[in-house]
Amino acid sequence: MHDGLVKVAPTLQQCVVDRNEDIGRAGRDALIGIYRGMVRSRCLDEKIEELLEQGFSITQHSAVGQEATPIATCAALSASDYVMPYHRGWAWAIGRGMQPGPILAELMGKATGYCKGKGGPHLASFEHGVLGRSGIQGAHISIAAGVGLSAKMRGSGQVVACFFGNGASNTGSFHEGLNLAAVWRAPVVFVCENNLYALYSTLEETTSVSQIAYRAAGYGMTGYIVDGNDAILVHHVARKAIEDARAGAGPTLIEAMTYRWSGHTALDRQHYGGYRPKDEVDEWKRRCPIKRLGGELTELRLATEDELEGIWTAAREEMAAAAQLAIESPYPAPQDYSRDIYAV
Ligand SMILES: Cc1ncc(C[n+]2csc(CCOP(=O)(O)OP(=O)(O)O)c2C)c(N)n1
Repeated sequence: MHDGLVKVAPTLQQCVVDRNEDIGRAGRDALIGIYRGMVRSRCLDEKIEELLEQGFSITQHSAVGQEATPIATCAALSASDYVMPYHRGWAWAIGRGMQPGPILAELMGKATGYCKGKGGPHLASFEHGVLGRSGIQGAHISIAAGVGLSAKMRGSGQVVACFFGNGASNTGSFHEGLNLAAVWRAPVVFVCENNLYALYSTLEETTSVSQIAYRAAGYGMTGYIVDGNDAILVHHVARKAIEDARAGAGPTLIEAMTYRWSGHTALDRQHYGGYRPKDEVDEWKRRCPIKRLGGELTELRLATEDELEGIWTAAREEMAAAAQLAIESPYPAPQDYSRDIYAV
């Protein structure tokens, strides 16, 4: 784990971040917003876990433990930017301003969901710049290059943030996507959330390099390795990469080191043991990104314990109301089954 950022291309170097300056630049409101976003994402994942225990059928890959990277990255984007998300959790959706009620409704296949119940976990929301979550690992990475090219050709000034896991960096689409984005100098920020596993396989078993960001060098773009549980640091590097992309400097690959606290999906109950040593899981739980930012906010007197507790209470109430809405919502009407469905 690194204290600062490691820049891996064009040259390998440790970048030291002035934390105080960075906190000042981000500002109190932005940091509280990031804290709130992480708490809401955590509470949404926990509510889904509760609903699964009650017997509701939801496809879920929990992001508990990984909230800092998607939330702090989205906080650095503009409203008109694009997000190409992946399957792990809903922090990117919360980060884009999507609401838990319609997210949960969509996951339950209800008509009040973002895709009227027909997208399920593969949801999209164009109004939030979310272009759809693919079930094919890595497939969206090369699409992100195309979205970036489109923004560049239109001169719209938009940037694309593309999230994926370390496993997805072994797909052909990753390599094609990074190459093309670099050739086109497309405004894309590739964000790899490296949680050390792909399903039940370790990084070492499946990946030719010890750090995914090393691959940036092969495509002539800047790469960063960052502690993905440090929201302030992620926000710093995301802001830099987004500013560079918007200014025409082309794409960046950010590798955020993080960890999922639970199994791969809700079906994988191996929260401990099995393919993951208990000590390792416990160690990463100690590095909770929410506790970490909360600690800094109170230490710097940017927030009180009571204020932070209030954020948790409000988030739990919000998720309870969201679940209620989703449960009580109707399924799509039978006569609408083919509406909004496109075949090419
Ligand atoms: C092309 C493809 N291969 C395999 C799968 C099955 N699969 C779903 S998630 C997953 C693991 C992905 O790991 P990673 O990219 O590291 O993300 P993480 O789940 O760790 O967040 C796999 C192999 C798939 N959906 N698509």
